[in-house]
Amino acid sequence: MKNRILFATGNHGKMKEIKMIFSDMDVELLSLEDAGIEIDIEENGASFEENAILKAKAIAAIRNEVVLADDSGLVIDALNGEPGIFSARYMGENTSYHIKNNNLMQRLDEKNEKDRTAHFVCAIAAVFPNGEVAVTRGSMDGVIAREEAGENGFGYDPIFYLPEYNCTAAQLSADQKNRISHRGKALIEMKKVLVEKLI
Ligand code: ITT
Repeated sequence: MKNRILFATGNHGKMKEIKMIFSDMDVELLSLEDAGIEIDIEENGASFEENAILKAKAIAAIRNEVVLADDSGLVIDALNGEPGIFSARYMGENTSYHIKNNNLMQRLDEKNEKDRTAHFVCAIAAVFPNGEVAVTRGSMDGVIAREEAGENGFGYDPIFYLPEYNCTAAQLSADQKNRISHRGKALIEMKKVLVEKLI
């Protein structure tokens, strides 16, 4: 029987990427929605890692299965790391990303290119039914653009400019983004952990 893995996320953009990256694994991967779980988890950790573990543990406490969780965000150097672990909550959960993106660009208006550096960071946590915990991390470097560009991806992708690719993360195909992204890198490492633990 296929191993079942629950992914503790309610973010559809993330889940789409995660399912693509796991498509070559012989596991059944379910989002919270797929598993019929409705839960509001308070993310009060002080780091991406802490929050990822906290989310995975909250679901593992109610389901005796392998649970993964992603905590990720946009870290802007000139804003002392903001929005960071508050990326989803920045300006309020229900504020559109068009407004959030424009607000961040406005805050960097006076900054020249070398002071617009930013990083996407992702921590993936796994909690196993025996209580074991594993965490992996990935990051991707970029620069905050001066205008939004691109329709792919989600969240802050339209303002995350990648100089080597001469486009924003929202202008990459899903495949291209997964190959270089913070989430792609953290998940590749997590896949190695799972291959060891699940076989
Ligand atoms: P879950 O906790 O349910 O997984 P969430 O959206 O609340 O969903 P996080 O707390 O990890 O997740 O916040 C991540 C936020 O960081 C996300 O909502 C985006 O605003 C931003 N973000 C993370 N990865 C991103 C990416 O690949 N592209 C664009 N924005 C991203």
